[in-house]
Amino acid sequence: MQKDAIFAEPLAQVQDFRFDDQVADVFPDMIQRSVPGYATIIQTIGKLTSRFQQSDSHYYDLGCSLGAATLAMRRNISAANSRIIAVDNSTAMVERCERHLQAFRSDVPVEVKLADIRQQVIENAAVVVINFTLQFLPKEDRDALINKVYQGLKPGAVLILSEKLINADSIANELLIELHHDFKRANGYSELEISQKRSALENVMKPDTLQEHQQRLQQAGFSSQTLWFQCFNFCSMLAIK
Ligand code: GEK
Repeated sequence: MQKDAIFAEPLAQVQDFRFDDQVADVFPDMIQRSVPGYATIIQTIGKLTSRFQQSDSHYYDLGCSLGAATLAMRRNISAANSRIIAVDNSTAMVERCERHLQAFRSDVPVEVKLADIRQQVIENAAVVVINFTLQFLPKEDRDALINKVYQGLKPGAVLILSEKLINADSIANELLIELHHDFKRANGYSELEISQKRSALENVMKPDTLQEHQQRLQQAGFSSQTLWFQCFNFCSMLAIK
């Protein structure tokens, strides 16, 4: 696994964060050292897929990056006539995702698509995963995506939505950010790396509060939802149709 050192040297100007070749090359190391609970979330996506699978259904991984959630789903599907659709709008990610998936054998077909998740048709779905990707959409596009996912799910099917959160209580918010930065320091990131990455993400990733997510899921029509994981300002929710 290639080590993430993208922000290790001082940059004259920190550009907005992009999912380009440089990021895709170090992505497994980057996400593991930056997102508390990432491995647990991926593993649980597998477990939930096993539980919610239905025959003759689609499984979506929206914002798939290198396909970690797709692989977790694929390993856990035994239902007849299943198909996984993995979507990302980064060429660098999609190319590597295809290669990565080919390295493992499976009878479950996967279609990896270079596309914007806002344009992706969702239909006949048993499981939809949006693992740390909704936060990169413009705020005004988020309701429409969740509504579309709801419409495309079969009755009893599940959406797994993981996100970084912002807390409306500024004291709590600062504390969770500090705890997250401690987590990154413990994983070997320097102060410079932490602060340059923070600047790079400032314009491109705008987190919602937990309450905003819960309200959005409810308004879309989900009859049941829960926060099943939270560590600092990172969480994963599930919502059942
Ligand atoms: C994982 N889910 O390893 N359409 C399609 N893809 C998009 C869009 C969009 N509009 N916006 C961003 N992306 C993965 C991790 S990373 C999260 C997801 C992170 C893609 C973007 O190219 C990137 O690959 C992914 O969403 C977000 O479980 O890096 O914090």
